[in-house]
Amino acid sequence: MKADWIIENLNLATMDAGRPGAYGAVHDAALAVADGKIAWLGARSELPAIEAAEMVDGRNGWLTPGLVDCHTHLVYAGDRAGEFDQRCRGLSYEEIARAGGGIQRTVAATRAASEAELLRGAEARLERLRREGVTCVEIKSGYGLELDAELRMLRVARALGERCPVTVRTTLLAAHAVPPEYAARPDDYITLVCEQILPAALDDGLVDAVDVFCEHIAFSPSQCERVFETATRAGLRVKAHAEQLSYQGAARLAARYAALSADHLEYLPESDIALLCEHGVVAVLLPGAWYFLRETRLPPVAAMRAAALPMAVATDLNPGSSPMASLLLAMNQACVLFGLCPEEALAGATRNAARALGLQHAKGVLRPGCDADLVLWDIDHPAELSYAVNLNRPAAVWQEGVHVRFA
Ligand code: DI6
Ligand code: FE
Repeated sequence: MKADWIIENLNLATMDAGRPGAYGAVHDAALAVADGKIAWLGARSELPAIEAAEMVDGRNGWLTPGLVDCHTHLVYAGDRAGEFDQRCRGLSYEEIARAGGGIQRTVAATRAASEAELLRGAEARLERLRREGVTCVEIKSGYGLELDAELRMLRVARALGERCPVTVRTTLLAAHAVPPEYAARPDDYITLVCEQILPAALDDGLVDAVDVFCEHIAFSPSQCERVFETATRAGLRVKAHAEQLSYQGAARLAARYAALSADHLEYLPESDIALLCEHGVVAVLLPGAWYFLRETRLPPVAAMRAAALPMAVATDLNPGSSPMASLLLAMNQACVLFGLCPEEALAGATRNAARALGLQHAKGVLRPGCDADLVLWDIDHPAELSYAVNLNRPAAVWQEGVHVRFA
C-alpha cells in the first residue's frame, strides 16, 4: 500500500457511528492519506506496511473530521448594526421586518453591490470559519430576490469554493422574503422563483439544493410547497427554515418532500419528530439565531434525541439574526442553551452536518474512502471543543489531503 502521508502519535475522534465508544474514538492511532482520501486508519500498533512520502507528528493531539457548517447566509452586503441597536432598545425582529427593515435592508445593499464587493466581504467571513477548522460550508442565496442578484450571490458562492480550500455547497433561497416590488403579490413572486430564477440557476450549474423560509413574515406552507414541487421535479433536494418563529407545519411539509434538513425547529411539536425520522430529514439546530433574537422557546431536543433524529449544529451566519462566524461557538451554544452534550455538538458539526448536505458518504467522518478533510487540535479531550469559547484553534487543517495554510 502507498500513501502520500501518514499522521501518527495522536487520537482520532472519527465520529463514525459504526465504531463503538464515545466519539468513535481511536487512541494512540495513525491515519494514512492517499489521493486526497483517507486510505487507512486505526491503532498505530496495527499500522500495515505503507510506503509514505511523509510522516506527520500528531503531537498527542486529537484529529477530528473537518468541520461542516451546513447552514449559512454568508454572501451579503452591508450590516445591520443599527437594527441591533433598535432591538437592544426593545423592538422585535418581526417588528423591524414588518417596517421594511430586516432582510429587506440587506436585500437593498446586496442588490447594489458588485460581484467583486460581495466576494470580498464573503471571503473574509468564510476565512473566520475556516480558521476554526471548517472545511465544508453551505452558502445560501436569498438577499437578491430577483433573477440577476440571486444568480450573482450563487456565482460568488461558487467562486469561494474555487478560490479557497473549502468545499462549498450552494443553496437557492430565493423564497427567503417577498421582495418590495412584489409586496402585495407573494404568489406572483413564487411564480417568478419557480419559472425563472430556479431554472436559470439550474441551467448555470449554480444550485445544489433549494431552501424556503416558511413563516408568517415570509411564505406560507402552500407557497413553499410550490417551490418544493418545482425543485423536486428538477431533481434537486430541498430544505426548509421551519418553525423558527411560529408553528407553520413546515417540517411536515419538508418530510413529505424527503428534505435534506429542516432547520431551526424551535416551535416544532414533539408529535412531528417521527415524520422527520421516517423521511431521513436532519434537524439543523441554529442556537446563534436563538441567542441573538432572545428567543425563549427551545427546540424539542430531548424528544429528538429519544427518537434518534440526527441533529446538526450550524452558525446560520447572516447579518440579521445570527451575525456569528464561529461554528465552535455554535457548538458551545448548542450545549449551554439547547442541552446537547459535547459529543452531540461535535457530531452536529461533522457527521450530521454532512448528512444535511447529502455528503454523508464523503464528509463528516474519519473513515477509509472518505475525503481527507482533517483538523488536528491540541486538546486532551474532544469535549474541550464545545466547552470553551475562543480558547481553541486548530493546530493544523487539511482539506482533501492538502495542508491548509493561513496568512
Ligand atoms: N431565518 C433566519 O434566521 C435568517 N433567515 C431566515 O430565514 C435571518 C436572515 C436575516 O435576518 O437577514
Ligand atoms: Fe437561516
